[in-house]
Amino acid sequence: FRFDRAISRRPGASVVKGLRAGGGPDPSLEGVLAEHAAYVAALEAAGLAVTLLDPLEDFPDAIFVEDPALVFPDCAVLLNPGTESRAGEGAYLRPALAAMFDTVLDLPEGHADGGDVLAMDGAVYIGLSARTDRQGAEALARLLEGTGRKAVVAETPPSVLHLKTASSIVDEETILATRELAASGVYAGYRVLEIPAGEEAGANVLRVNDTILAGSRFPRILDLLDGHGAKVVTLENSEIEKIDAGFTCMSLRW
Ligand code: CIR
Repeated sequence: FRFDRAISRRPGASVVKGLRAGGGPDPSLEGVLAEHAAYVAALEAAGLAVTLLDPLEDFPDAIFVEDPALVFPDCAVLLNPGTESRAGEGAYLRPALAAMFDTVLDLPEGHADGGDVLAMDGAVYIGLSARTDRQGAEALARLLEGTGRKAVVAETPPSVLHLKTASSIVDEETILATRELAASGVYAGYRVLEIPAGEEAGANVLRVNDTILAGSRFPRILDLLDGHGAKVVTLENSEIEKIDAGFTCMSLRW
C-alpha cells in the first residue's frame, strides 16, 4: 500500500448511466463530479502524483479504471472485464500504461475484473464472481506467478459484485472483510477485522500510504480502522455509490 503514482479517469456525462447491480436511480452528474474530484484530491493529499485521463463517453463505467487493468511496481496487466459494455475499456488504457510501464501483460483467456484482485505482499487473491470466471482467474494466477508472485484463486460470496466489494487491505497483516467472506477462510493467516452487521456496504476502503479512505456512513467500520498506523479520511460517496463505486476501483496505484 506504499505508492507514489496513480492513474484515474475523469467522469464524462455518460457516467450517470453506469451499471448498477440493484437497479435504482441515476446519480446526479454534479454529485459524481464533486465526489470524484474529492477522491482525486484525497489521493494527492496522501502523497500520490495522479495522472488524470480524459473521459470516455462511450463507456459509462470507464472511471473504474481498476477493473480493466491491474498495476504493480514492475508491470501492468490488461484484463478482460466480464461484462459486455466494459469489454472495450482496456484499449483506452493501454497507451497510458505503455507510457508508464516497461512491461504490459495481457490476460490471455477468460474474464477477470481488477475489482476481484486483492494484492497483499505475500499473495495476490483473485476472487471468482459474476465478472471473473475460473478460466480468467486461473490465467491471471499463472500470469502473476510468471512475475514471481504467489496467486490464490478464491470464491467470492454471491451477494457482492467483486472480491474487493467485501474486503480491503488495512495494513500488511490486516484485512477488513464482511463476516460472510471472513467465514470462507480465504484470508487465513491474516488478522481479519470483521465488519459489524449492517455496515457491509462500507467494506471497500482504500489504504494509501499513511491514509485510509473510507465512506463516511459507517461509524463502526471507522472505529475498527482506528489504530492501524493510518489516518482515516472519510469521503462522501452517496452519488457515486449509486453506480456501485468503490474507493479501490477508481484508480490504479503503484
Ligand atoms: C460496474 O458495475 O462495473 C460499475 N458500475 C462499478 C464497478 C466498481 N468496481 C469495483 O468494485 N471494482
